[in-house]
Amino acid sequence: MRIMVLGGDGFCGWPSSLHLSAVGHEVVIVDSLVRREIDDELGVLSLTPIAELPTRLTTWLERTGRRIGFEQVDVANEYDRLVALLDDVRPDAVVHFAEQRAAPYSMKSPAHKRYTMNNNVNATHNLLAAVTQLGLDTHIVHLGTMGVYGYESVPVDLPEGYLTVSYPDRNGDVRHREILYPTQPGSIYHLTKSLDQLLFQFYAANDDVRITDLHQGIVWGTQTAETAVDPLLINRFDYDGDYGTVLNRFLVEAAAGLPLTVHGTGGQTRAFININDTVRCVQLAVESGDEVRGRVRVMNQITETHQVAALADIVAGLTGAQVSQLWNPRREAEVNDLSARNDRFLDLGLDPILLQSNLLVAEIEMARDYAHRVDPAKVPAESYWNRDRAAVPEEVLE
Ligand code: NAD
Ligand code: USQ
Repeated sequence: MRIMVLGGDGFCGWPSSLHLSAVGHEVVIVDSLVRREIDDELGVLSLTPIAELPTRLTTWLERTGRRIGFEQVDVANEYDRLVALLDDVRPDAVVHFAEQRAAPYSMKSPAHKRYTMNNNVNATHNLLAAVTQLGLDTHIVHLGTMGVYGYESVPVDLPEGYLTVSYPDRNGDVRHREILYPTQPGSIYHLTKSLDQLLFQFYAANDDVRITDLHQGIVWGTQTAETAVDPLLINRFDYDGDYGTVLNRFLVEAAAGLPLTVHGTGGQTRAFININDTVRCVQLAVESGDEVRGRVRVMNQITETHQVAALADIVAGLTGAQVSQLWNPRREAEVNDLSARNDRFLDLGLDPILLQSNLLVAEIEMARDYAHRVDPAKVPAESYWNRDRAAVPEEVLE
C-alpha cells in the first residue's frame, strides 16, 4: 500500500514509518519538524541522541534498501501544499500523528493553549478537507487518546468509542441510540482530541470519508526491531517535565539516580501500550482499512492498565530507586479505576507485550546507557493546570 505518515519524525511516527516500510509498504513522511523546535524552546534533548531526519532516511535506505520519502509541510498551516502532495501521492492510507501531544505543554500558558488548539484542530481538519476536496478514497488512521473518555471511576469496561443509550421519546416508547462516548478531557491537549472526534463524525457522515480513530493509551519503551537496526535510527525518548510520560520518566529517573516523581498519592490509573505494539497496531489498522465504511471505526489501542504508584513500585523494585510523592501540578482525580475493552485489536491478531516482559529491564538498561545525557533541571513537572495547582504550598516547596 502507499501510505503517507503525518508526523513521521516523532516518537510514535518514526518507528511506525520504519515498520510499515519494513513490511513492504511504500511510505512518505510528512512532518514540519516542529517537535525538534519545541526541544529547542524547552532547552531539552531526547535522552537518546536522535539523528536529523534526512540522515535517518539515508541510513534506512543503506541498511535495508527501502526508500522512505519525506516532505516538510506544516499540515495545520500549509493547506495548498498538503492538497498538492495528496494529489501527487494519492495514498491508500494516511496515518495522522501530526499533533502537539503533551498535556503539560498544552497547559503551560495561554500561548501554549492556543498553539495546541490551533495546531491540532487545524491539522486534522485540513487533512479531512483536503481528502474530501480531491475526492480520494484514502483511509485516514488517526492517533487519538484514551484520555477522551476521562478518568471517572465507573464500573464498566470502557467500550471502543460508542455507548448505547436508551431514552424515552415523547410517546413514552424507549429509543436506543449509539453515541460517541461522552468525552471528559483533562487538558487542552485532550480537548483537541475530543474535538477531532466530532470532525471525524461529520466527515464520515457527510462525505463518506473512511476513518479509523485509535484511542491510544500511554506509550512506554523506545526501541523497536527497526529502530534498533542502526544507532542512527534510534527513536526519541522524552523524559522532561512536559513531554516525558510517566513510565518512561520513572525509567530515566531511576537510571539517573533521581527519585521517582509520583504526582499526589499515585492513585491515578491509566492505560498503557509498549511502542512495539503501537507500530503493530498501526500496521493492523492500516491493513484492515477495507472494513471501514460508514461510521468512524474506533479502536482502543491499549494492552493493560496500571496505577501510577504501582508502576513506581515496580521500577523501584527493579532498580532500588526512591519514590517521592509530590504536589500534583494537574487537576485530576487523585484516585480512579480504569478498565477498557481492546477486542478489536485482539481480533485483528494483536499479541500484547505486557509490562512483565523483559522489555522493561531492557529499557532500564537503555536508560542507564544514556543517563549521562539527563539534565536533572529538566525533570520537574512545572506546568500547572490552574491557579490552585500553581499555588504550591510553602512546606511543599521546601
Ligand atoms: P511527537 O510530538 O513525538 O510527534 C509528533 C510529530 O508530529 C512530530 O514529529 C512533529 O514535528 C509533528 N507535527 C506536529 N504538528 C505538525 C504539523 N502541524 N504539521 C506537520 N507535522 C507536525 O508525538 P508522539 O508521541 O509521536 O505522538 C504522536 C501521536 O500519537 C499524537 O497525535 C499523540 O496524541 C498520539 N498519542 C501519543 C501517545 C504517547 O504516549 N506518546 C499516547 C497516545 C496517543
Ligand atoms: N504522572 C506522575 N508523575 C510523572 C508524570 C506523570 O505521577 O512524573 C501522572 C500524571 O499526573 C497522570 C499520569 O501520570 O496522572 C499520566 O501522565 P502522562 O504524562 O504519562 O500521560 P498524559 O499526560 O495522559 O499524556 C500521555 C501522552 C498523550 C496521550 C496520553 C494517553 O503524552 O499524548 O494521549 O498519554 S492517555 O493518558 O491514555 O490519555
